[in-house]
Amino acid sequence: MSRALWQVNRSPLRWAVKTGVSTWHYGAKRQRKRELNGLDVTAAQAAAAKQLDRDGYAIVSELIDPYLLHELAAAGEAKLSEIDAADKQQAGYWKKFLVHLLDSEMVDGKLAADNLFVRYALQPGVVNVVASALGEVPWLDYVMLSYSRHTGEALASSQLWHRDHDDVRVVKFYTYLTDVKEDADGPFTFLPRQSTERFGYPLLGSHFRDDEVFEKVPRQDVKVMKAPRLVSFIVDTGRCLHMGSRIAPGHGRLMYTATFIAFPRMFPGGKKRPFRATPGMSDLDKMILGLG
Ligand SMILES: O=C(O)CCC(=O)C(=O)O
Ligand SMILES: [Fe+2]
Repeated sequence: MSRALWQVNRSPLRWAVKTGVSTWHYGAKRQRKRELNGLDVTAAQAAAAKQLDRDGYAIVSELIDPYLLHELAAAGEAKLSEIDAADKQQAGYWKKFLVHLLDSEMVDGKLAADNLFVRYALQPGVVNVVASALGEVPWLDYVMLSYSRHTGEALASSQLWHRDHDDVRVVKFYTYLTDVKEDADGPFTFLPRQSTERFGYPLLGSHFRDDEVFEKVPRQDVKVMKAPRLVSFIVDTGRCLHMGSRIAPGHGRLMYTATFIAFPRMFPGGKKRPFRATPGMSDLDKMILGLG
């Protein structure tokens, strides 16, 4: 059953399914488009949104609130000491090359709306860009702080080339919290939208080896996000083939991820909201966190 749904999500049929769900949520969807006009989008944010829409990515370090970034950097530093504990908790049911570090921040599986890792995703420098690119106020699906490391295992899942199929439109905001200056640090690696289109949608498979990709797409099109810590970028991961976390021995990568999708979720009810409302939240933030 879940396999069948997943297949629908990856086929051209997904547009039909999405349209059906959208009709159901017609009013809410229209409101999200309308609310876009209420956003105070700066020229720099609009330019980043345009690039995100056209090429599938934008470097947004300059748009990030320096105070929030500073807080995030400190929080990330502290989380590095929780890797071993988190690893023990997650052992057995999660892919081993990624350790998730926000579980300890959650109560009943939910992060408070005023939690730093949530506020960081809600800053205008991010929301305004994603909203302008999607043409509507986005839905924050989840936030994640992950530590990637070497395992010695064969490349698997997100270490192979793929597009994200969380929903029809998926846009992810990333901030590196450790230096990712060498290939050994497992940089996020992707193909811009136009290059990805040359690859098309093979009938079989969702995750591809390098040789399968470079049969169809020139190798020189690849963008490797080698950058120092605190660099931020937004990628349309639904439209751009990408992979990463190919970490060499003795290296590790700490990265923050916020996943935005276009409302409504394609399979509503499939996943419970990972956020909890806090007093004094703005209506906009409620809409983004789906806590209306
Ligand atoms: O670990 C990476 O760099 C790839 C991450 C990825 O596939 C994703 O965020 O969707
Ligand atoms: Fe991905």
